[in-house]
Amino acid sequence: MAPMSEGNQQSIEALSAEHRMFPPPAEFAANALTNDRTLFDEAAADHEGFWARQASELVEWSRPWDTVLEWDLPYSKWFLGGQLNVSANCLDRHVAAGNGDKIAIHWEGEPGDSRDITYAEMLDEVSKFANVLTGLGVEKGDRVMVYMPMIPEAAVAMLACARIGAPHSVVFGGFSAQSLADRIDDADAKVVITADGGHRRGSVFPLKPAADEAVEKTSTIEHVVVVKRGGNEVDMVDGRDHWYHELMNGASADCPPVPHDSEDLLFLLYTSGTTGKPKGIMHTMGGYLTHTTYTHKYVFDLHPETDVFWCTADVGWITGHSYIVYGPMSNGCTQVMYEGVPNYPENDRFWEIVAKYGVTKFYTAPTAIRTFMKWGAEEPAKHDLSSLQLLGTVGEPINPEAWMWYHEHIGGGRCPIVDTWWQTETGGIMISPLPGVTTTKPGSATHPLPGVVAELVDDDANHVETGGGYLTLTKPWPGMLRGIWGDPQRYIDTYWGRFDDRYFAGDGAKIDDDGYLWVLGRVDDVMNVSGHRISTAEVESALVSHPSVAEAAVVGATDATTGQAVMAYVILRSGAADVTPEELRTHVAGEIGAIAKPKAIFITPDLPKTRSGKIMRRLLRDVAEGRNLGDTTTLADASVVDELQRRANEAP
Ligand code: 6R9
Repeated sequence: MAPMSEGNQQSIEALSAEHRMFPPPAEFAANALTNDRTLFDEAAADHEGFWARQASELVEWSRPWDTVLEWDLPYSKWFLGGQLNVSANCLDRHVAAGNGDKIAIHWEGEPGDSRDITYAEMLDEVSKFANVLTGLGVEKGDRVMVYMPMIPEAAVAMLACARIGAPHSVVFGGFSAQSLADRIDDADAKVVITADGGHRRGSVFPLKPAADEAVEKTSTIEHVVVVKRGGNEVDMVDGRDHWYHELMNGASADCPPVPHDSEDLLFLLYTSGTTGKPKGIMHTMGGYLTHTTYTHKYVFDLHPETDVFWCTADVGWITGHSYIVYGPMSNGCTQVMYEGVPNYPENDRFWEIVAKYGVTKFYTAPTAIRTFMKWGAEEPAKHDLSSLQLLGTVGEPINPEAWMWYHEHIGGGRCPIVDTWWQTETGGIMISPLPGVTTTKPGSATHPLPGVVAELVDDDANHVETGGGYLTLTKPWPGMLRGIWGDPQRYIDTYWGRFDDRYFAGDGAKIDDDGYLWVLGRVDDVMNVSGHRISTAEVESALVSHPSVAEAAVVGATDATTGQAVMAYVILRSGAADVTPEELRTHVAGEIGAIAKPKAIFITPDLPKTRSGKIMRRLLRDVAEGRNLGDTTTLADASVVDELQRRANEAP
């Protein structure tokens, strides 16, 4: 990790100055669940007491806990002795409260088919599937892989696992057979739940063949359950493979929710670290459910009677776990789940869906927003988006231009925006505005939520009052990871090795004179040019502020003279005026300063992204430094890098 010097911190601070401020709209604040400092004050006065109150108010327990928190650094355990059933919190309690007929999921298939599923139907389906899993020999503690398209059965599978206490490990449907096999091996999983295929970009993508390949490469899988969705031909192995609908036909819907211990494992979710081997992040029941229910309620100012929530993530990522399955369903709200891509059949599909279901709260990623900008404001303008009340973003820093575009063209200038910083490891949102309380600044995630304590520190762990630093968390929170599956040492080294007694998961940030936090991204995305620390995000933001630029990715490439050199890849807006790399370099120099001026700018039709939409900077660095490309299997579209390499080779 590069050191962060005093001078570097000053340069980070000087780099950008965003002065626009957006207080909560008066009408929004008046109707908000919280519009004053009460939650902040309570949490500051009594951290454990605050979380205990959330746990008792928001979650239903079958046995109360004895101890709120056991903090044996670096391990935290929450609500010890308490027992609950997570799926009963997500389903049974809403049905018992008379909300069985309420829509849990408005599901929209990519080809245009749709299904509305009530809470009572969901409970029925989950109970049956829990019985199916038990019938296949799945016992409490057994790991179950879920490898599915975005169909309701993915949520059913997860909740059924939760019901019987069998930890699920969801693997994003875009991952390869090899990735699935690696995760099966690491988790020693017993069952795979998959589908024949799903719909994406107008055609069927097969999943079952990849599942077959993964199962053949590994030795622990006893059964494969297959949901029929794509309609594509699949091979079924006798005795091992079962059609979901056939098993469900004979299943009983009577499956009383057994209580589990608060600290029982709810799921593993694999995420990539700095080494090649993915880490199985462990989350447990009571703390995770408390954290996701609380954050979903307050960050999205949830009014479950009237809200229609839509999180556009895939359930294969933590955002889908926390803000499609667990948070929204624990809060008993109605939500939209969509199977496909935003540009099928046309570029306005998302806005058509918002209008169709009257979506009130919409949560997506900055990369999606920049794509929408590229497609043009006329796409959302084709639809009535007046139902929207609040917008959210997650996954990477949002540049102020994208924030403003989102605010104006999606939010109609009236919706607060919550820029939410968190990680697979944190389980739920950590830093975000509270929409009825916080005055926002475009591009800033603002402040830690009540109950979250963050601190910026320098290389020597000294407190940073203003300027750049490392983003650390100093107090345990209920949703924090409980470790890395099978590798306790890696947990300690990765998160607790850099600073004593602080959680550090790799992000740099700065704090401005008003105390606002600006997450700059992973510290390995922070460049060091001639001893000056420059965030890739800030150069990207400067590039995107040029009227002709739609999207930009910036990396630091090794340079003999300056240590690192700024290299930029730029996608131009369609229909925008032509612009030369030299003009863009001058523009960046004007926005930030000559020190941030890219050494080279490549104009490109596309950028290499993971299937979750994160730009793969590692590959861009490889291209910039003329190296052979390593593993490209997690790319959404591998042809993009070939084209980039071709252009780089042609460059003078
Ligand atoms: C939820 C999720 C975590 C990393 C994280 C950071 C980046 C997420 C962000 C953000 C700036 C935000 N990140 N939200 N950076 N502003 N609002 O994305 O989890 O896939 O584990 O990624 O994403 O770098 O460390 P995960």
